[in-house]
Amino acid sequence: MDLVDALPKAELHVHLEGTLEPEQMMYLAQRNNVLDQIPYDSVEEVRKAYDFKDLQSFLDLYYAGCAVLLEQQDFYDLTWAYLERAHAEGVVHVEPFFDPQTHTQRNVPFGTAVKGVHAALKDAEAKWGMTSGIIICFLRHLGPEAALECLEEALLFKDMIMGVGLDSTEIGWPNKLFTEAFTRAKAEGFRLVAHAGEEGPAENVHQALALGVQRVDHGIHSLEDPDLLKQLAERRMPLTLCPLSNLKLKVYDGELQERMQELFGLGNLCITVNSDDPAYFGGYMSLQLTTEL
Ligand code: ES4
Ligand code: ZN
Repeated sequence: MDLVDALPKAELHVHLEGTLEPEQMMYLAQRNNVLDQIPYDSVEEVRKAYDFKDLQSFLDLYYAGCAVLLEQQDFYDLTWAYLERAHAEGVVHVEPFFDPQTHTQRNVPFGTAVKGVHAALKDAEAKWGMTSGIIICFLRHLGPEAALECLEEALLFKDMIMGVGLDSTEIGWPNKLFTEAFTRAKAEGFRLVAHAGEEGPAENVHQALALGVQRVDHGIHSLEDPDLLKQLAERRMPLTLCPLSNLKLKVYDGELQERMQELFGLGNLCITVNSDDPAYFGGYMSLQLTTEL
C-alpha cells in the first residue's frame, strides 16, 4: 500500500458530493441545523444504508445527503477534506466533478457552490502544488432544458470552470438529448466529458462521442461493441474506469473481474483508474488499485 500511495496519480473521475463521508454529513447537518432534512440519526445509520442494488438506488441516497451542503464554507470544507485524503494518497492532479443543479434546485446559489470548491482547489495548489480543473456535470434526469439553464449560470463563473460533463441516471436519459448544451459549451471554450456505458449500452458511448467529448467516464459497456472498441483505441479516447463503483453498483454483477480483465487485456485502450464516489463505495484512489473485484 505504501508504494501505491507514493506513486504520483491523477484523479480524473471523482464527484465531490460523493466524497461526503458520513461523519462530515452528520457534522454539517448539525452545523446547519438541518438534521431533520436527512434520513439518518447517526453515522452508523448512514453507513448501514449504503447497500446499493444499482445506480439509481445509490443516486437516491447521494442526492439526499447533499441536503447538508448549504454555505460556501460547506463546499470549501467538503472539497478540502477530499483534497487532504487525495494528497495523502499521492494524487498530484485532480479534475473533480460537482453537480450544480443538485444545489441550485435547493436554492443554494451556483456561485456559493463553485466559489467554495474553487477556493479549496486553489489552496491545495498553493500548499502542495496540486493542479486541478473543475468539471460541472449536468444531471441527465433533469433533462436538456435544465442543462442549458445550468450552462447559462456557469458562464458567469467561467474563469473557475474547466469543463462540462453529464451524469446521473443513464437508462431513459440518452446522451444525445444534450447535444445543444454540449454544442454551446464547446463554443464557449469548455472541455467536454460525459458518463456513458456505465449501466447503459455501448450505444450511449457512441452518443457521448457524437457530443464531442474528450473523455468517456466509465465506458465499460463499450465491451459489447467491437467496432466501438476499435474506434476508442484508434482515437486514443480515454475511459475513466471506476472499478469499486462498478462493484458496489453491481454493474456486470458477478463477472466484473472478467469484464475488467477483458478491457485491460485488449492492450490498446487508453484507460485510467478512478474513485467516483469514494465515501459511498468505500475507497479512495489507492484502494482502487489494490482491491480484488
Ligand atoms: C454517479 Cl456512479 C455515478 N454514475 C452516474 N452519475 C453519478 N453521479 C455521481 N455518481
Ligand atoms: Zn461518476
